[in-house]
This record gives sequence, C-alpha cells and structure tokens, in this order.
Amino acid sequence: MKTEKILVSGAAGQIGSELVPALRQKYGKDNVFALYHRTVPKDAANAGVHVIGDATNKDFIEKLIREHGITTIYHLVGVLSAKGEQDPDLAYAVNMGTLKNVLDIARQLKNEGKEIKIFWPSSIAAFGPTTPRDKTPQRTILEPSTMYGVTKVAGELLVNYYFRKYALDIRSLRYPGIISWKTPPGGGTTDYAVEIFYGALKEKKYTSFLNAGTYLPMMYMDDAIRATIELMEADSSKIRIRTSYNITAVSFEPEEIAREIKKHIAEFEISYKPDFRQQIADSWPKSIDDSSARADWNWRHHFGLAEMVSDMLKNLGSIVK
Ligand code: AKB
Repeated sequence: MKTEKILVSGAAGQIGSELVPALRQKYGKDNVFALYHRTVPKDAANAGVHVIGDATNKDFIEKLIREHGITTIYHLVGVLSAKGEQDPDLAYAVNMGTLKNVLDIARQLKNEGKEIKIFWPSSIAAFGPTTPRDKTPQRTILEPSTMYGVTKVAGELLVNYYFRKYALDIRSLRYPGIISWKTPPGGGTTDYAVEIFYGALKEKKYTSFLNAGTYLPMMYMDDAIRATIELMEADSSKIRIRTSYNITAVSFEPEEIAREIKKHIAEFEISYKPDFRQQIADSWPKSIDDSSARADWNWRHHFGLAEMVSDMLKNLGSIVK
C-alpha cells in the first residue's frame, strides 16, 4: 500500500492543532507535515515534520506538495466569521484565494498522473437569514450575510465543480461551533461557548457576547476530529455530497451551557452583553439535520452537552488556574 503523505495547512488553529496529532498517530509522525504561518507552537516543535510559510503563496505550496510527494491535503487555513466582518477583503482573499490555489495545484498534478485528496472545511456560516433555522436541511437556501459565509458557499460550489469537471477527490464538512480545550478558537461567533469555560474556571463568572436564547449547533473537538478523519477514510462511493456535509452533535443556548457548568461550579454566574456577533448568530441555524452524513458514511456523535462540559472542565481545569 502506498504511504500517505499528508499536509495540514492552518496547523496552529483550533482544529489544526488537534487534527495534526490525530493524523500523526494514525499515519506516522514523519508522514504528516504541519504548515505554520510564522512560528511553531512550543509543544509541536519536536512532535513531527513541520514547515513555516505563507499559505497564500501558490508557488510555495506547490513546491511543498511536489517536494514531499503529498497525497492528501487538509486545507484548514481561513479567516472566521467575526474577524471576517472586521476585514471582509482579507477574509475573501485568504479563504477563496488559498482554496483556488490548492485546487489548481491538485488539478495540475492530476494531469501529470498524481492524485491528491483534499479536505476543505465549510461551516454553518454557509446558511443565512432566509434559511430554515430549525433542523436546517442538507439542501436548502444558501444566502449568508457574512463574508465568511459567502466564501463558504462559493467554496462549496467550487469544490463541487472541481469534483465534477476534473474528478478531484475533495471532501467537506459544514462544521458547527467547535468546543475544545487545547487551543482556543479565534475570530468566530461560536467562540463564546469556549470562552465561557475560561470564565468559569478563572473567575466563576462570564459575560456572554451572545444573548440568552441564542441557540446554535455545536460539537466537541473529539467528535469533530473523528468526523473529519472518518469522512476522509470513507470509500469514495459513499460520498454522495460533494459540496459539503451538514454535521452536528448538540444545539444549546448560553443559559443551558451555563446551567450545566453550574452543576460542577455552583457559584458560576453568566451575564449578557451582546455585540455585533449577535446579528451573525441570529442569521445561523439553531439546529442542523445531518441525516445525509449519518446515512452515507455512518457519522455518529459521541459527546452530548453533559459529557462535553464535564470533559472540558476536567481538561481545561488542569491547565487554567
Ligand atoms: C465561527 O463562529 O465563525 C466558526 C464557524 C461556525 O464556522 N466557529
């Protein structure tokens, strides 16, 4: 069997920092190249092969792929929803530009007889205010109100096009909010659901930038990493959706996660000071129908709200004092 050589861009990000070790465990630490932008995180320095460089530079990426005989790319680089609203030009340039580059490099290599498999993350941000918000279906209205969402819809259509026109094997998930303790998220709208744990552990209080009653679909990182790898390992005949799959685990609003935290930290109090991110959250689904992912490649989540909160407090509690 041919050895997989994997490249992960955005390796220092919330998902990248957990996907890289998971892939290294599976495929060997010398077969997973982590691409960092400027610096290598301390605990990653000796953990496996890594490269520092600019993911927006097409020549650099192409050289990297060719030199190391990369067979699979997890292209995670991206500017998230809230940061994207503060700098829409940057979000467009990074999110669309790097995706198009990676697809074109894969297309060129395919012409030379070298197949590259690609994972690219979409998001619930692909939906918008005109989308049905409860149990949002796989196929529905996609009219997002953020630049991040615009890049997700355009990206989904692009990867579908490259699959159909050039037979590239590109797979994608519409991630909900991801909750994790190893690396904090940055620049997202669902970030409150991670920040709340830092508030609870450090000060026993948290002021949420989203209002009470704001339901959003969420998932624990362990589930998100497993979903990503399972999707990539599924037999290609099972992947019937080549835009991006809806996936979800739980939906909750700030009061509900606060109540669950209170079961562990009785003094914990939540308060509310909604900002510009409220409008973004109000345009996104409250819950997601992920029955296509469940039927096609057997997606199942393992963590509900209670398990997630207890695991977060245990793990984050050991590093945050
Ligand atoms: C964000 O809040 O921007 C991200 C996402 C849902 O894609 N976490």
